Amino acid sequence: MKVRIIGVPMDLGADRRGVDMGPSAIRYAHLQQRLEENGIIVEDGGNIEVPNPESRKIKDEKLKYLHEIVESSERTADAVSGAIEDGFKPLVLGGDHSIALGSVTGVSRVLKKIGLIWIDAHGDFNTQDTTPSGNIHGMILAASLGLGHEALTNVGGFSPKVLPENTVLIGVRSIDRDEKRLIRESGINVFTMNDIDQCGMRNVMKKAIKLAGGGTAGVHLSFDMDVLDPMVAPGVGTPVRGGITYREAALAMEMLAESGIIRSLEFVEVNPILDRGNETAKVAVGLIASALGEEIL
Ligand code: 6HN
Ligand code: MN
Ligand code: MN
Ligand code: MN
Repeated sequence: MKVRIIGVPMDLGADRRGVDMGPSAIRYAHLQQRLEENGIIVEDGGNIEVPNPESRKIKDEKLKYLHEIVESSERTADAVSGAIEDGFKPLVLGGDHSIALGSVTGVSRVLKKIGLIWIDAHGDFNTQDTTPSGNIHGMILAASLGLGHEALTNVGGFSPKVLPENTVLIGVRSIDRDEKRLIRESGINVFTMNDIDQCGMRNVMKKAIKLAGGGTAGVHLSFDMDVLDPMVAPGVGTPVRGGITYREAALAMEMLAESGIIRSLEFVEVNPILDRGNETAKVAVGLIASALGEEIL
């Protein structure tokens, strides 16, 4: 297997500094070495260019940094498409979750019909009409399905990037009031924390793999580190109590690796400023290794 690392030091979608250092923190936690030990050929493609919020004056818009995020997304999409065309599996490191717009666009453009597995404490299903914060990282799953601001949905020049029946949202426990209605109406597949508690991660993932992988050319995994319990992953910008354990996350990754459906993946929302001893980045590296086929024995 050949993997190309693509860093996206983006914090504009969360309007919070620190998460832009996520790619460095994950690299510093020996990502490349760990993957190479597993026999993977790793190429580090460097970082996508992202503007700093300090270099920017107007800040009164409803969707914060819309223009900058759209432009960075196009660059990320090109890098992700390019990696797949060059025979690599793109591994995108965030950065806040707004970077998923670029990755999803990049995979979808090449594979045409994709599945999407979105693992997150949040729904990321707001639009300009429902957002309580104006932060674009809370809107990207909706945008991938063609819902929300046209500047977001039109990234890459096509929409939607994925169909609701091939979209699976897993681990949610914090959804805004109007966002809830949008999710229900959308027709996407959702497994909440309650579903994980009731049925177990194994059963949830079995269903998720069928839904996202069935009849698609491949699946993009978008993993928001805040799905983990804050005790496991303290270095995230929007922590929510009651998250999944390390083993639940690792099992999900191991099952995805075994299924063979993953064509591209990303890990987002690592914020080293809020972290303890780079622990969250180390957790991310362990999960990435599992998702890319590392076996316990
Ligand atoms: N994330 N629902 C909240 C909002 O501002 O829209 C939080 C979003 C968090 C997004 O963690 O990727
Ligand atoms: Mn920055
Ligand atoms: Mn998210
Ligand atoms: Mn989240």
